[in-house]
Amino acid sequence: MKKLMALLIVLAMVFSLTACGKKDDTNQETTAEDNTNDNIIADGNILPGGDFSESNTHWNIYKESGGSGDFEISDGELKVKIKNPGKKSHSVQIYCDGFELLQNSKYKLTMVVSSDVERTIEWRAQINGGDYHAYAGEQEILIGPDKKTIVSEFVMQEGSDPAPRFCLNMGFDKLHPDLAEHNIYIEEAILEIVDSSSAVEVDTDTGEVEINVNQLGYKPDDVKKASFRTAGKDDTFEIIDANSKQVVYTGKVEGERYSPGARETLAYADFTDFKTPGTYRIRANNSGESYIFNISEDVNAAAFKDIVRMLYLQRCGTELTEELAGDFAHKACHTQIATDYVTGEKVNVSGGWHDAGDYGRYVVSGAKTVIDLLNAYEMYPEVFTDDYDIPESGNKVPDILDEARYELEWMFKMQDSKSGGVHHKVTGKEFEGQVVADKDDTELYLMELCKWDSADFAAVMARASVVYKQYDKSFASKCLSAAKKAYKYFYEHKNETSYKNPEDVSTGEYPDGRSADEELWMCAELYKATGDQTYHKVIKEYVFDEDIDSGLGWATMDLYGIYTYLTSPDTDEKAYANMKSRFKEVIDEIVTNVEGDGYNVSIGADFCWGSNMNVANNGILLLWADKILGDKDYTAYAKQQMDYLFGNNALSYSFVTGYGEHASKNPHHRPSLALEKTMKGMLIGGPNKNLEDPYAKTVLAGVVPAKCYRDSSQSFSLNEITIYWNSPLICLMAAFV
Ligand code: 9MR
Ligand code: ZN
Repeated sequence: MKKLMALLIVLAMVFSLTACGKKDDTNQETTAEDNTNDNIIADGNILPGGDFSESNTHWNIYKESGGSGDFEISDGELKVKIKNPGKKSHSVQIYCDGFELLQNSKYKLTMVVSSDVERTIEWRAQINGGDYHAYAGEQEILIGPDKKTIVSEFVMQEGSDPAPRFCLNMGFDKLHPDLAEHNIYIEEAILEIVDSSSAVEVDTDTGEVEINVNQLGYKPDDVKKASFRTAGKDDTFEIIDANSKQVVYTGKVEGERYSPGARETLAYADFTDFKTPGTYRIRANNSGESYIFNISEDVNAAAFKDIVRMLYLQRCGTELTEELAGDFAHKACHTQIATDYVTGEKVNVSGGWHDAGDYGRYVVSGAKTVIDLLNAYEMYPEVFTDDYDIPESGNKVPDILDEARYELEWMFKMQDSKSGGVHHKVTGKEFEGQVVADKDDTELYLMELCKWDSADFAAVMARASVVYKQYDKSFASKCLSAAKKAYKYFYEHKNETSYKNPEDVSTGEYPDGRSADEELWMCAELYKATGDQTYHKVIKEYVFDEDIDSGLGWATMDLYGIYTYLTSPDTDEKAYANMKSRFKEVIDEIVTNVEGDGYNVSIGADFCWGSNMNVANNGILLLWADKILGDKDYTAYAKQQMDYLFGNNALSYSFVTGYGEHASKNPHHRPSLALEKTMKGMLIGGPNKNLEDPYAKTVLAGVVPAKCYRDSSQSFSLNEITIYWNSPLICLMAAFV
């Protein structure tokens, strides 16, 4: 990947100039007619804080591959102390985000730089994501104790980028390979627009429409409601046949309901009694047209199959054949022997699913995924047939169980045979490049044992011992004894603190401060599997404390435990009542949210990283509520969560790749990026009001919570995919296929 970057730097239009006071003639062609670009001709420096006149948070340091050091902004300069230049040119990197580069615009960079020692550095203006290729840049700029003014002009040749990164690589210098500790000083870094007369503005059309539907569509007997973004705008609506454009139904737009996340007041078109199979749009005079949707009995089937098969396509350590995986076929990946980070031992931990858009494999998130599959199977066994086109199809075991077992077999390898403890993850020290899985030769590390992972492991293994009994007795008993060993580890290590990456590891982590919920879940599963009162005691004594944050994983697992206990054959009356009342509280809150939101979404205005998981999780909880509480049609509320995910939302997006006329197309997902093809059937993370990556920060400042989303692969906090976002959707959707 880095070679590609270097190549692109050479290709990028770069002129190193010493003098460029010729602003005058370059703008001559700007006349009154083409003043559309006036608003984007900015004066002065577009790199925020780049005059370093005062300390600011726009400039930061990135370190990897052995690079170490730190920086400060003071006395009008940015000073970088490089302790170890590391192994790569970007092992120590100073960077700045928060500006845009517009296609065809001409820019001029001016920097004043010096260094304690003679060395070279490089600057780059690059895409901040994907292959991180440079739009412009310059390598091997020699600097030393004398101040050097670097002046460069370039034209942005590629599509306008609303959130690029400017950076200075100060790591390994191949011309001065023996650098000792030293400082680099930047007096100013100024990027100015020289000529924006033919600049192409950033495309801000996100495809939002006024009338929103589930873009997958509806079964003939489903409740069918379209959301009108603006109440009062239309009184009547039509359904038109998408092909013939004929009006096939007319009705009244009704109601009025606020959406706290979207800050809109909506109205509805109810067309439940229109049942004729076909392909349609909703239309109204002032609100325009909705995206296309279908009405048919098997409207969910194809999407559901791909959503399940996504897990097969995320399999690691095995060959994916072209016959079953199509474009996403690859040879066995990540089979390299891992190093135990703590003991230095070499271990084979191949297998399992790639967690997400990255190739890491984590136990906490794997356990959540597996339990969703096992629950889905137990709730809707008839849905999970043996023909999902995976390698085990036709083996007389439901494919969903074959798929879950693929992860369970890997989880065994993640358990330490001596202590019973379970490792948190196996990943590289840094995130791998944007390559296909079998081309990733990153050195793998097995990270420390962890009580949270051990408890989740115990829980899911205990459940597996029940579910797989009828198919494979010896596998089932292997699961149970592994569960018991992990359980023991948990109690022997109660004082452990949350998993945290060591300094030199920057791949993902699933931190968790509280383990009472994992403990409850583990004991509930072990009790249901064995009937042993030792486990029951924990449930009987369980007190729901104030800081409990209920949910369905990966961090909060208590509701998995509660559900398991509430569906156990032998329960204690008081404990049952305690669990049920807690469950009811959670459900009441969800229902309040659903009924209080114009899009019927269950999370209020609380759109955080992976908000779509929370929506799908709440869908599962509502399905459970139907079974356990049964006092309302909770399943109808659950279906509304599914409708939201497939397009009935403030953004008009179907958040499942490949399904819906306006679906997310650019997921942060290495195989899709490397092959330039979007894998189908992946639920992306969705709106996140906390703006947790540079793209989101630059592009979404001030946007309402429910709309903090862009379909850009650069934004990992909005548009990544994970196995444990697909898994609750599998469980939720199973109710409706
Ligand atoms: O899904 C996780 C989200 O809830 C957290 O806020 C976020 C930051 O800690 O991490 C997410 O998990 C990522 C994991 O660390 C590594 N693989 C990709 C996951 C999805 O972005
Ligand atoms: Zn792999």
